[in-house]
This record gives sequence, structure tokens and C-alpha cells, in this order.
Amino acid sequence: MDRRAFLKLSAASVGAVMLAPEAAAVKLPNPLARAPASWFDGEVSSVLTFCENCFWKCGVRASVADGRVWKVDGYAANPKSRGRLCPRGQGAVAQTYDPDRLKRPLIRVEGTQRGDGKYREASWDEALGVIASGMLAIKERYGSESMAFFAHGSGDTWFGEYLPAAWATPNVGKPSVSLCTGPRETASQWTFGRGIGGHEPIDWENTDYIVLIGHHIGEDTHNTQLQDFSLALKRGAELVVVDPRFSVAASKAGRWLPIKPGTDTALLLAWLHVLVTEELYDKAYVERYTVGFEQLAAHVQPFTPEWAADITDLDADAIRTVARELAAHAPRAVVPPGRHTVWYGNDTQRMRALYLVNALLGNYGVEGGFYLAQAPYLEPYPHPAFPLEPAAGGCSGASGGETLDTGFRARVDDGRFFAHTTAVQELIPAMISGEPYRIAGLIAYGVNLFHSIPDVARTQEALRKLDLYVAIDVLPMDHVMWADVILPEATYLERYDDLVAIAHKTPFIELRQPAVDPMWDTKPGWWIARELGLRLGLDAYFDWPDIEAYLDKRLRTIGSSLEQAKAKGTLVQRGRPYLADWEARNLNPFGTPSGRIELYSQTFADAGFDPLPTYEPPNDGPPGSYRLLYGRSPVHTFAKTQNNWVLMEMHGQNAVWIHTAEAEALGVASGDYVWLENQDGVRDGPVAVYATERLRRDCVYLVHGFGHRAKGMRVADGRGASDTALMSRYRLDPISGGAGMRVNFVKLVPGAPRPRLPSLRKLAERSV
Ligand SMILES: Nc1nc2c(c(=O)[nH]1)N[C@H]1C(S)=C(S)[C@@H](COP(=O)(O)OP(=O)(O)OC[C@H]3O[C@@H](n4cnc5c(=O)[nH]c(N)nc54)[C@H](O)[C@@H]3O)O[C@H]1N2
Ligand SMILES: Nc1nc2c(c(=O)[nH]1)N[C@H]1C(S)=C(S)[C@@H](COP(=O)(O)OP(=O)(O)OC[C@H]3O[C@@H](n4cnc5c(=O)[nH]c(N)nc54)[C@H](O)[C@@H]3O)O[C@H]1N2
Ligand code: SF4
Ligand SMILES: [Mo]
Repeated sequence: MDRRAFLKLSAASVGAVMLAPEAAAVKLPNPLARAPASWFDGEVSSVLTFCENCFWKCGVRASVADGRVWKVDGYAANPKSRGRLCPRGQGAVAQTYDPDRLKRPLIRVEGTQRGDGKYREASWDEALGVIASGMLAIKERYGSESMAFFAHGSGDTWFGEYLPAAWATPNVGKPSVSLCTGPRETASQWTFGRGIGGHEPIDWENTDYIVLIGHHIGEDTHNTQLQDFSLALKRGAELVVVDPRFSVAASKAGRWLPIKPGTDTALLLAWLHVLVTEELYDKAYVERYTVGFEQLAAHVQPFTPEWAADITDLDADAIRTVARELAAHAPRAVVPPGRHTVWYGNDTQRMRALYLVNALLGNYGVEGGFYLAQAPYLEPYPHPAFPLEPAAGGCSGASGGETLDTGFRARVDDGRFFAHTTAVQELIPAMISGEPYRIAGLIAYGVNLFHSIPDVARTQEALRKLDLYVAIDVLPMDHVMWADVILPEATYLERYDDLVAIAHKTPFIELRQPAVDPMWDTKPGWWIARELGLRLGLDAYFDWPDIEAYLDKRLRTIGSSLEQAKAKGTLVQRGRPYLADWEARNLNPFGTPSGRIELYSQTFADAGFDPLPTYEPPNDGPPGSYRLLYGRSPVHTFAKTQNNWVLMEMHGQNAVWIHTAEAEALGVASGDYVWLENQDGVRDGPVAVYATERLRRDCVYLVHGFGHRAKGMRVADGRGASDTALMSRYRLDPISGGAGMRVNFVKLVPGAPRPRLPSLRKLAERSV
């Protein structure tokens, strides 16, 4: 599928272009216009690698002529792309040739403060030396645990696992857990004894009835998930969408339930009530695979559709009908978990309720429901044992295990949450307060500190208190220009990374390999981690001379080799997707304490949490304010693609969605500019208004990722508003450690000026 066909699946792309009047009006240069004659003569070499523009990690064939990548495509043998890429993947080439990239190591000018943004160029040797001596001083003074690592992206294996484990700190955080999947993973782990993993194991090929809660597939454009979803609809699967906003998915649905934000758990409890009281659940499945049905049945008695109707602002009959239709199609009926599940703070309980609906439908491990994803077999590199397990601290305290006696202090959020990985936002208070002990240094690899983590003022205060703050990135993002030392990484088309092993219906391993040499004085993450390790005295863990030797050693453990992986790109193994496949081998997939699906969780009860899901009402905002909801642009990834002019051509700024009647009452119309001001007086914008009936009247909606204030990012700077800037609060999910972000409220302040911005065409022409 080409970019245009892909975009057709997403009605929002039309909206997106409409919302970007400036971009739509401008005819931007054709990226291939400057391709050399050799490209047109077909002297093109192909390199198989995978995309880094989001974490779906689609297999990519990069086409190279004259030492430059001109085009990327998906390739058929890769289960994540199946020969296709999303627009973000196709546009990602422009990131490599972005003239605003970080080009060489930078050191903050002496006598300046963090945030002043004054830097001088440095050699790699000097920059790495400064970092190593800073880290060793922290270790000497406070212990190795006082260094924190935040990491995201493919290189997080180096900066979120390998190096921190060798260095010995458990304080490693990833935004993809406590700011994203934490609640759904925790709930799945303690309900089914298995996580969901990076690739949601929904058996799209066989399902006949789909209920999406939030989960705006179509704007959320994870490539093969969107392909699978579209094919299921084409095959005739029925769709129900529960969303306060008429999302793209809702526009494809037979039924849209415009729920009051934050009340989904009440809806799910009512569905459980109907399934139980009308005896519509799969009795044989429940009997065979679950524990706690009696407790659940008693628990859900009061939660009638009428009870839920009051809370959710939905129609009781519609609630009842959907439960009956789910049961009528079971087990080929599914309520997928969504991915971004940190919403209101009680999120693990909402996800538990969602999984219990699925369990009563008897669809887990069954065709048309959830298949059982499996990770491929692959051994780690045979390095000496690390002093701490990667992401150490793991499942301690509340999560039922004990803190291992490693001789190191436990991570600063130890014992409080069930999620395996440290809650990234909970590491920040320790930088300010020094409790339970001081975090004095931070390495941020590919994490957008000011666009991903709520309460930016707190993050800035924490950064000011550190002894050492290092950013490893590709662009001069706002948070990068606060670091003491900035290290420019080579982009994904210019580097190797560690192997990626993907749990999937067909488990597979894929290779990241360079298509071209790194531009300017940039270096791959593996090289940076190794050079730093050697300067920290961690030589024993870095005995591999280079990445090719490292990768080849790992690939030999599955009887393959680097040579083979370079030629094939993807190595697919066989999986066991259904319960029947496990039972045929006498295996039990349920890794819960009881070895069954736990409708009632004794572990949660023992930790002082509700063993059965309960509904908690969301917070209320000040009068005259709207709850701030947010989601994805189909052609952007988070806050990392707004300097990519190819993607900005399609969606060049965000707009604040507000119901037409509310806009009228406020005296604003589509295209007017407003400020957004939140409950704590924090302002952001100016941002254009989009008045629409596609949204309830009690909320507004912003696409996440815009609103950069970064002078060095000349395309992104000053376009639109940042949802993160307006999130001065979050509500902690006490079970997973997730940061519920939909608890902020904003007012629209009319009369903001239309921003004067440089033309996208001029900016595009600067592409190197
Ligand atoms: N194009 C693109 N695709 C992406 C990404 C990207 O950056 N760009 N990021 C990827 C990642 S890492 C993630 S985590 C996913 C996130 O994508 P999803 O997991 O699909 O995110 P959600 O938060 O479920 O979806 C946002 C939707 O929830 C609705 N919503 C808001 N509040 C409520 C509520 O109280 N109840 C209900 N029922 N709905 C509500 C919003 O109106 C919006 O339509 O997207 C992935 N896909
Ligand atoms: N307000 C708000 N906050 C959110 C969300 C939201 O919707 N709204 N979504 C949440 C979710 S679901 C997630 S998963 C997280 C995502 O959180 P992040 O992963 O932190 O999000 P990005 O904005 O993509 O930031 C990526 C950073 O990596 C840099 N980068 C890009 N490519 C490379 C590379 O190859 N190497 C290196 N070293 N750096 C690179 C980018 O320049 C950028 O600074 O955010 C969470 N936070
Ligand atoms: S879904 Fe799109 S951006 Fe994400 S990895 Fe695939 S092609 Fe790249
Ligand atoms: Mo995410």
C-alpha cells in the first residue's frame, strides 16, 4: 500500500490537512527531485533494516544510491510491515537529512545555567571524559545507584539495560511503561499471568465483533495493527467504539458510545453484570480456566446497566445490547486493551475489568479473541554476570516478591508498584528531595523529558538540582538544550542496534543495520555505551571489539549468523498461538499464582488493593473549564516528528477541538487563535480552534506532540500547543505506578495572536 492508500483508511488525515491550512496551501519540493542519475538508472542497493519512527519497528528496505537513502519501503517477509509502511515510516528518511540535527558533541558553556542553552563544540573524547568523571564522582560520593537512566527507542537496550546493569543502578525508567502501558501490563500479568507485550495479541483474522475503548486505531497508526483492523472490518466484523470523541474508528463503527470521560470502569462492570446475571458467559471456559467466579458474580450484582447509565451518560439499553451482542459472537468477540492506558489513576482496575469481560467471553487463547504471543528464542551475549539484573529491582515489595539482596540499594520507587520497570515520573521527586536517597545524575537517551512526562516545572526543578545531566538525542529538543553534555546519535538509517526479538503469533527476530555512514560527527548508541563503559572501568562487559562481533555471537545461539541476518533482515520462528497448542504439549500458559485466569486476585487483596475491579469517579474541574483529552496524529509520532517537513506537509500544527455549541457560547470559531490555560494557571499556545460536533461538550481534545519551544528546531518551533505543558498534574495509579494524565482541565482564552511563522517551503528547501 502506498502512502495515499494508507491515508485513505484514516478519515482524520482529511481533518489533519484541513487543520493545517498553511501546509495544505503550500506545494512542497519532491524529495526525489534531487536524486542522482544512478537512482533513475536503477543502480540502487537495498538494505534490510527496521523503522525507528515509532516502536512498532516495521521491517524496512532502504534504497540507497550514491551513498544516500532516497526511499524506504516495507518488505513482505517482515511480520510488522508485510510490505507496507505507514506515512511516518515513509517520511522518516527526512529525519536523517534534517539540517537541524545534532551534529557533534556539545558541552554547556562554563558559568551558564541549565536551560540557558549556551554550548561549545567538543570532541567525543572530551565529552565522554567529562561524563565518565562526573559519573565516577557521583559513585564515590553517593553510590552507583544515584545515577538514573531514562531510555526509550531501540537503543534503550544499551542505555536502559546493558550499561546501567553493568554500572549497577536499578534506577532505570522507560516512558513506555508508567506513561503508557503500565496498567494494561500489570493487569494482564496478574489476571492471565502473561503480559500483553509490544504487539497486541488480538486475533484480528478470526474475530467477528470488536469493541474499542478509547484506543483510536486509525489515528493510532501502528502499521500492521491498522492493516489487520481494516481487513477485519472489510471481512464484515462488527465494531463498537466507546469514546467521548467521534474518532476515526468511531466513524467506521456500527455503534458509537460517547461516554463521559473517566467512567469506563462503570460501563465494563455493567457488561460483567449482564454477562453474569443473564448467564451469557462461557460456562465451560470459566469452569476450566478461571478462579474466583463466585466472588466476581456476587461483586457485580449491583452494577446494573441503569446504574452505569447514570454514571457514564450512556443509554442503559445500549449498554445491555452490547453485552448481549458480545456474548452472541463469543468467543469470536474481543475487547482489545488499547495501549496508552494511563488515564485517570484507577487504571489497573479498569484494565482488570476489561480483561474479565474477555475472560467471561472465553476468548483468551482462543481463535477470534487473544492469541498467546511468544517471544522468539535468542540468547544474550555471554558477558560476565552483571552486578544487577537489567531493570533490576523488578517485581519487589508490593508485587509479591522480596527485594533481592544484591548489596545495592533498591530503586527509589521500590516496593510500591507492581510494574517491573521503575515508574519514570516517580524518579523525579528523588532528584529534588533526596528521598529515599539522592538521585544526582541522569542520562536521558531518546526520552523527551519536557513533552512526555507531566509536570514540566517539577522536571525542570529536578534537572537544576542534578550534579550531572547528559542527553543523547538526534535533535536539539527543548529538554536536550538543558543538558551539561549533549551527545549526537546517528539516526536509525546510519547504525546497528542490538537485535530485536518480538513476541508475536509468529515470533521473530529482526536486524537493524546501517544503510549509509553516519553524517557529521554522530555515533551509534552501541559505540557511545561501549566507549563510556571503557572509561568507567567496565571493560569486562565490553570485551566485544565491535557490534558486528557482538551480534554474530548472539545470532549463533539460534544457528544463524550476522551474514544470514543481514541478507534476510527478519528471522521468523514458529509459535503456539492457541490454548489447544499448549495443551497438546501439556503446557500451561497461565503464569498466575493459581495457574489459572484470576477473576479474583488474592495477590492484590494481600497487597491491600481491591481483588475485584471497582469504579472510582474521576475528579471534577473548575467551573467553565473542559477536561483536556489528547491522542495521536496519524502522521506524527509523539513530539519527535514535528521537525520533519515531509510529515509537517501533511499535518503542520494541532488545533484544539471543542464542541460547536461551546465554541459559540465562548464567541470563538474554527480558525481563531486562543490561549489554553489550565486549572493551575499554566498557559500554552496560541493554538487554532477546531469547532466540531465530533466531541462531547465537557471536554476538549488536542493531538499530542506539537507546541515545541526549541529555537534550534526551525520547522517545529512555535507551531501549535503542547498537551504536556498543560498537564501540571497527574494522578498516580497506586497499583502499576502509572501516571494518569486525563485529570487536567483547561479554559480557552480568546484573542490570541495568529503566530507568525517561517514558510514550510523555505524550511523544506534547506534539507541537506
Ligand atoms: N500515528 C501514531 N500512532 C501511534 C503513536 C503515535 O505517536 N503516532 N503512538 C503509539 C503509542 S506508544 C501508543 S501508547 C498508542 C496510543 O494510542 P491508543 O492506545 O489508541 O490511545 P488511547 O489513549 O486509548 O486513545 C486516545 C483516544 O481515547 C479517547 N478518550 C479520551 N478519554 C477517554 C475516556 O475517558 N474514555 C474513553 N473510552 N476514551 C477516551 C480519546 O478521545 C482518543 O480518541 O498509539 C500508538 N500509535
Ligand atoms: N502529554 C502527553 N504525554 C505523553 C503521551 C501523550 O499522549 N501526551 N504519550 C505517552 C506515551 S504513550 C509514550 S509511549 C511516551 C513516549 O515518550 P518519548 O519516547 O519520550 O516520546 P518522543 O516525543 O517520541 O521523544 C523521543 C525523543 O527521542 C529522540 N530521538 C528520536 N530518534 C532518536 C534516535 O534514533 N536516537 C536517540 N538517541 N534519540 C532519538 C527525539 O528527538 C525525542 O527527544 O510519552 C508519553 N507521554
Ligand atoms: S508503524 Fe510507521 S512509524 Fe511505526 S515503525 Fe511502522 S512504519 Fe515506522
Ligand atoms: Mo505509548
